[in-house]
Amino acid sequence: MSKLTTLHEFIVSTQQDFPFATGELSRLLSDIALAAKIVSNDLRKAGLVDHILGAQGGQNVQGEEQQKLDVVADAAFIRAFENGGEVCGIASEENDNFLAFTSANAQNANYVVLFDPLDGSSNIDVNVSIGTIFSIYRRVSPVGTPATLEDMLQPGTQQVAAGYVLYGSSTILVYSTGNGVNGFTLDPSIGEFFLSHPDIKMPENGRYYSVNEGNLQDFDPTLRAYLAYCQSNDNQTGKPYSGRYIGSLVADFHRNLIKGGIYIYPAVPAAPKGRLRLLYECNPLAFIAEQAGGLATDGKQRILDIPPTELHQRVGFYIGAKLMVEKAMGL
Ligand code: AFP
Repeated sequence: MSKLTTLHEFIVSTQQDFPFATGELSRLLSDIALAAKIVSNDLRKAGLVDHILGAQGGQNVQGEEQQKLDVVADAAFIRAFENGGEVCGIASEENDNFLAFTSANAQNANYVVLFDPLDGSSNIDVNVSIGTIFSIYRRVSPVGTPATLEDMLQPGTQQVAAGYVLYGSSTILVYSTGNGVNGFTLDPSIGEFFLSHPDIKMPENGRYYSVNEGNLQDFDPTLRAYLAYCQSNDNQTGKPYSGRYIGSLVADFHRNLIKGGIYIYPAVPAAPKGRLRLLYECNPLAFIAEQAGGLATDGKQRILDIPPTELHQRVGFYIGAKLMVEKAMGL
């Protein structure tokens, strides 16, 4: 049997790829893995907590108030970042404002993390896969001072690392430090992530399209023409593509990354600037897509080039196999 590589071994062995190889980023990635394990464990009990243990008045058997899982996940990641000491501040989809950590240790740290603690959380009640998405930047404010809004509002091209955790039939952590993409599957019996998907490459073309077709009437003519192409026999496969829409971005993206496909959420009247958030969802997944050979745009321009103007900025999102994204944009 070939030797298994743990996430920790992998992080240590690739540390030298990174220009600022002080070990801080390695420790930060380990902090993320720790929080992911905690959240994964909590999620596995979600049905029990909601429907059995906490059946009375929103309290669990110990009489404690139940918390929504996205709040629990948010707290788990913030705790890991604050205790880890490599991060001076965070911004999360769950919170209106960014958080600058106050300890001296934190203020001397070099990184900020922007994250969506539990994307697709409306799927929890029906036992569908959900995920955490994260983005890591070096701060632009001086070391030794509190983190600032400018640290958070950096374009996606400045990401040092990004990734996601998919809590699906297994829990998988996929990340990139700008040198390819690797995936690690959690063995829950021993609480260890193992390298399961080395050097992931997104197929250049694919046959899955993921879009909320309930919004079809609101799509622009170029996108409607693309979807008609997907559903026709005239595409390069000679049969219609398969529509696959989970409504959980991480899960849809992960399938398309591995098998080849496209995810599209354009601006629509109900979400005039788009539904997905540039900083917490689009930038990190765009970084992963590009690192794997794919493409991510807002329908017109590259996601990573969009200058952020506010923390919760929304954009249209076209992400996936390069040739599919280009075709969907009408190129
Ligand atoms: P929730 O976190 O509120 O469930 O939103 C999920 C999401 O951000 C993304 O994961 C889905 O792809 C998208 O929204 C689904 O949006 P629609 O329900 O409008 O299709």
